[in-house]
Amino acid sequence: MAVQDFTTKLILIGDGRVGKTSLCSHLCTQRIPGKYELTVGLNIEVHQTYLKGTSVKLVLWDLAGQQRFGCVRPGFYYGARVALIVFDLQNRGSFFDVKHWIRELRRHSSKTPFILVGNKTDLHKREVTKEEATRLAQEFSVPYFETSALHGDNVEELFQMATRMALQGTAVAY
Ligand SMILES: Nc1nc2c(ncn2[C@@H]2O[C@H](COP(=O)(O)OP(=O)(O)O)[C@@H](O)[C@H]2O)c(=O)[nH]1
Ligand SMILES: [Mg+2]
Repeated sequence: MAVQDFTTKLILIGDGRVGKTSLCSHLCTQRIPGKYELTVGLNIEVHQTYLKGTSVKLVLWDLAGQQRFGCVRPGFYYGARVALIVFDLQNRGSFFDVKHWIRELRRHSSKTPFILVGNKTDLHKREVTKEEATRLAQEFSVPYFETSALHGDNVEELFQMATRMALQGTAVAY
């Protein structure tokens, strides 16, 4: 029996310096050919993973720096099967901006499910509590993960959940 190989698109959004690129880098430590950078500052990385024995290529789209760069946005959002909305646990402003990113996601890709991610758990000067972030996630009925891209805490688990959400509705058993 032929083994099916799924390819699925994941996007990372959120304010600058919250750790989007670091989360990708942590996951894709074994870099494979196919990673490239466009001059507009778009990083695309491919992570090979498995879900229930099925091989899945997770294509990670990470807008570097130009989050508000209008002309690249429609292409960036197009076809995304899941989004990570990332904020920095020690930067309250980045948590306030999460609602902006949800609106932006809904405007360009109304059906794309997302995960809320509070990054930098290794730093102890928190400006956002777990309770309020969980409340925000509940408001939108989405999962909430806390990660450290620096130490790798919860990163694998986060992308496993993202893969499951991206493949919901496909032939891969959920
Ligand atoms: N302590 C700590 N620093 C982090 C973590 N993730 C990212 N950083 C740092 O935060 C800064 C911005 O990270 P980057 O991944 O470039 O953020 P991006 O702009 O959202 O892509 C860099 O100096 C990273 O080293 C983390 O989990 N813990
Ligand atoms: Mg970046």
